[in-house]
Amino acid sequence: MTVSNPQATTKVATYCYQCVAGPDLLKVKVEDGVATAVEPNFDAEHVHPAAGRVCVKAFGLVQKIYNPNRVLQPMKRTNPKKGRHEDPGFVPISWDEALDTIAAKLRGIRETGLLDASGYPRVAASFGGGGTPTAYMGTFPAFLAAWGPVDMSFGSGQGVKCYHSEHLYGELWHRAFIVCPDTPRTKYILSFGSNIEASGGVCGVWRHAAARVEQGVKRVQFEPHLSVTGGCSAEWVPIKPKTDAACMHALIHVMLFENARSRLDIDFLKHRTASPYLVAPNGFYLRDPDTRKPLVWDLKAGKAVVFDTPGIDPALDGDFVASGLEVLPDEELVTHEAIAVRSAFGKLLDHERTFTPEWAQGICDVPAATIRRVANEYLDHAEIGATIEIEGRSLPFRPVAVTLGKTVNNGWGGYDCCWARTLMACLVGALDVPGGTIGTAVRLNRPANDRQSSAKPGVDGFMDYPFNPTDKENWIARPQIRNANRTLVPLVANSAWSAALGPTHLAWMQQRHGFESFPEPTQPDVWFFYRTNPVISFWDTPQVAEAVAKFPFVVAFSYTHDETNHFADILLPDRTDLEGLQMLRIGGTKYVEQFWDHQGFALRQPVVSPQGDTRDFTWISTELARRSGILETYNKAISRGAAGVPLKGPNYDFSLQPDRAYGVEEIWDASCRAASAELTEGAEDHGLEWWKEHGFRTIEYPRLQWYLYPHLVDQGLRFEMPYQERISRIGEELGRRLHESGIDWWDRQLTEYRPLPEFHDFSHLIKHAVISNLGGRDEDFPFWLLTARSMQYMWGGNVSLQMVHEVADNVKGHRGVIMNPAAARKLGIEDGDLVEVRSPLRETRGHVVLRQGIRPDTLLMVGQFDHWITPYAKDFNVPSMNALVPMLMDLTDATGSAADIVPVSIKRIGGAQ
Ligand SMILES: Nc1nc2c(c(=O)[nH]1)N[C@H]1C(S)=C(S)[C@@H](COP(=O)(O)OP(=O)(O)OC[C@H]3O[C@@H](n4cnc5c(=O)[nH]c(N)nc54)[C@H](O)[C@@H]3O)O[C@H]1N2
Ligand SMILES: Nc1nc2c(c(=O)[nH]1)N[C@H]1C(S)=C(S)[C@@H](COP(=O)(O)OP(=O)(O)OC[C@H]3O[C@@H](n4cnc5c(=O)[nH]c(N)nc54)[C@H](O)[C@@H]3O)O[C@H]1N2
Ligand code: SF4
Ligand SMILES: [Mo]
Repeated sequence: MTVSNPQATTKVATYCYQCVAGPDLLKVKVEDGVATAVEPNFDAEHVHPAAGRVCVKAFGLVQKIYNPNRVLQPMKRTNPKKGRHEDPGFVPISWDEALDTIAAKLRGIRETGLLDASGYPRVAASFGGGGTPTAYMGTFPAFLAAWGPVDMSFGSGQGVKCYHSEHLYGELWHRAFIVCPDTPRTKYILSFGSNIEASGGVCGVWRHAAARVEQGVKRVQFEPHLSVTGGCSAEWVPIKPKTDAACMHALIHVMLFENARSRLDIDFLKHRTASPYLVAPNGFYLRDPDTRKPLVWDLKAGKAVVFDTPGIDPALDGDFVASGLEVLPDEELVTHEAIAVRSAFGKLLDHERTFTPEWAQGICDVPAATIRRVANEYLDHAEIGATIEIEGRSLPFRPVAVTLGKTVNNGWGGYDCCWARTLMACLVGALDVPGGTIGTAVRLNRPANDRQSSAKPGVDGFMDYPFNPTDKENWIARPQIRNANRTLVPLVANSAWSAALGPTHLAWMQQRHGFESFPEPTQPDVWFFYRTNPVISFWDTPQVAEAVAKFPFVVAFSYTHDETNHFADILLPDRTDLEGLQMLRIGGTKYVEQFWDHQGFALRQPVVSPQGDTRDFTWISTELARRSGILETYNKAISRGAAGVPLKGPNYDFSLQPDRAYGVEEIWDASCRAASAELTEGAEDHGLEWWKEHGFRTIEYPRLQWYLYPHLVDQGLRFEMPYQERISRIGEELGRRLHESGIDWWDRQLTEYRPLPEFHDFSHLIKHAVISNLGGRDEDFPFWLLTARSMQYMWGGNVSLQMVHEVADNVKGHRGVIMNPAAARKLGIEDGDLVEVRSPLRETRGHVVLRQGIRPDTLLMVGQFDHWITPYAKDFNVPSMNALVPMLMDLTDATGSAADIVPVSIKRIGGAQ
């Protein structure tokens, strides 16, 4: 693939999706066939949420092409021994040799069977960075779809360490894989560790800056260290790590008990949530015996009626006497005659009564007065009763929002915080309405492209949710993949994303020892990975390395040598961001501040001739399909849309013939035509040449689609808040199934299935879990070690670029361990000193960066470094927390995740560099 006119200066339009905050559109200046600069794409000024701009990371893409340390031809390992200190002895081979070697393995697997003796897929694959690799891997998803069962179990850093509880509970409660403020309208944001000014990409920075200028938004940032987000917030509240749940309970307490009820959105609570549903003595809803619909107390008639009876005035709280049916776990039925019942809202009041600001202050170290003031400010800004017209429809306007960062919403406490956040929105009617806390996209529910239509009516007036079964007949007792996602986590559903959102550390842990009553742990016969570096990005990274070293056959799509492909058998060099060809859906609403008034497609195209003997990912995928004998199913998968664009629609058909191996340009030309036809309802069929010239094309995306609320109203549905009747029933059933199978090692996780989250001091719980498993005394590990994003880096994915490093180093904190000066003084540590940071698992070393903007009991290591192979980065000498954090069952929450936090000690071992 060469560029048509290498002599002239041109600007080539393409996209960047290096981090999850994209995709964003840009142009690359090309002079005499050489890429020289990245520029915004101002053609998109009027459609893109950041007016066609890109963030700092995109400017590294030119260096990415010309990185002298790239792997530029296929390679094979010659040293059969794998280990950190073994030289792999990689030698160049031809593409034919590389692909034939892989295809021979794959054909062998097809002959012996796709599953092994334990029932696990023989082929495994891991992709990194929150799903962004698909924006670069061309038709490889079609190859995987054509293959059949592939184990995506092995954690790649994303998933269990990432935003997690929010994905599962967010989709359950409001189809929100990710949650965002309605930034262009909101006036007050409570952010618990959401580092939006670093993690929100160009759209996040742009929209929040506009919100400060245009509506004077006030953001209060709760976090143990002063991030760049705290730095540009109205207020920074240095909360103790992992105690956010206590603070949020107290905020709720103030709203419920220290304010007039009229300060809440009573109408919303009564009619758009399950607050009035009556709860029977065993903790499940009281139901009408015939229809099994939950009952509410109608104040007009003075009796219990089914919740959807027209014209009623349901009581929010109070004690009543009623009769009905209670459905216990496993369909056990109890009939009640004239029993005392309380509404779900009444149960909520009982539950929150003791969570006073004074109580919380002792746990989370936020002054009671601050909690009170913030809760009242939230209510003051909520504008209960206000409405706004969106595209001709009148909707509630509630300009207050609550967001959570990744360490708050994964691991223990994640359930509590996601619940509290969603409840705080419900109390003032601000859930998924203009100005409020809104969802962005769906990944677990279907259809994946349309959040609104994924919200279908289910039981009890709520949306349907694709829980994995927990009943006796259908529970998936034998795990289908090595992280056992569908067996252990009912909420993780069964979509293309569900494997990567399972408890992915269990797959790594099983490589050391199996789990009781589970199938024998096995290794995948073939493991593919792309754009992930788990030997750096996961927890207990030496344990990950040990497991990878034992995998029999590892195929690494490789940009440079890195710590994970150090253990590979074959390296396949793909064409990078500005060298490959691909079509991507853009617009609509997605992570995290990508809220568009448009939707459509963008083309990624080679801006210059590719370097070395690298190949386009689509070419590699087609060759693998052809050589392993699955070309027909592969072509059919592409036609179905597995590579991003369905080639057939109601009035067009650009499907591939199943039996032909197509060229890269032919495949994307068909995709371009299908995309053009999709956007014009079949009227136009512009092909690749048109898209190369224009780069993107969009149509309007209705603003009403940003909000789920009107869609629920139209269907007569409610948000499943505050009382988690379904969750607790499912948890009880899951526990029974596990115990019937002799599994008691998931018992701690089962304790999380409660109708209202049971409070624990999670900070204490996490410390105790680490120390009781690994030994040591509490007082030996007096600090919390945390991590945070950097706008300049996308995880560890661009650490090998000199320019990115240079820019990042201008932002304080990138060069070492961030520590509070007062805490340092007590230990005789000075700025720049070499220190050893030790957890009960292991130790690392680095130089201290003193900063006032961190709690005295907290240390922080930005990003994920600690590289020992990745060229250039291996000379940074900057530590990472990852080797210090254990993978432990006791740290795993019910959704299967844990948090990037570990108790540590710190001591000086040398002077400044
Ligand atoms: N300490 C610490 N650890 C963390 C986090 C943290 O905040 N701190 N965050 C966690 C989270 S939330 C996530 S999502 C994960 C992400 O972690 P991962 O998903 O593992 O992603 P990266 O570490 O960015 O790994 C990207 C790899 O892809 C390679 N690469 C980059 N570009 C290309 C390309 O064009 N072609 C090919 N073939 N390879 C390429 C890079 O060289 C690098 O080896 O990290 C987790 N780990
Ligand atoms: N530039 C850039 N953007 C990215 C990424 C990237 O690598 N680079 N990665 C993307 C991905 S995959 C993810 S998951 C997101 C993550 O996005 P965020 O969660 O917004 O970002 P982080 O900086 O990882 O969050 C860490 C912040 O949480 C705070 N924190 C840690 N523990 C606690 C706690 O117990 N309580 C409170 N209140 N705060 C705490 C830390 O002080 C830190 O400021 O970013 C996405 N965006
Ligand atoms: S935020 Fe930056 S790195 Fe992320 S997709 Fe957009 S331009 Fe690329
Ligand atoms: Mo992530």
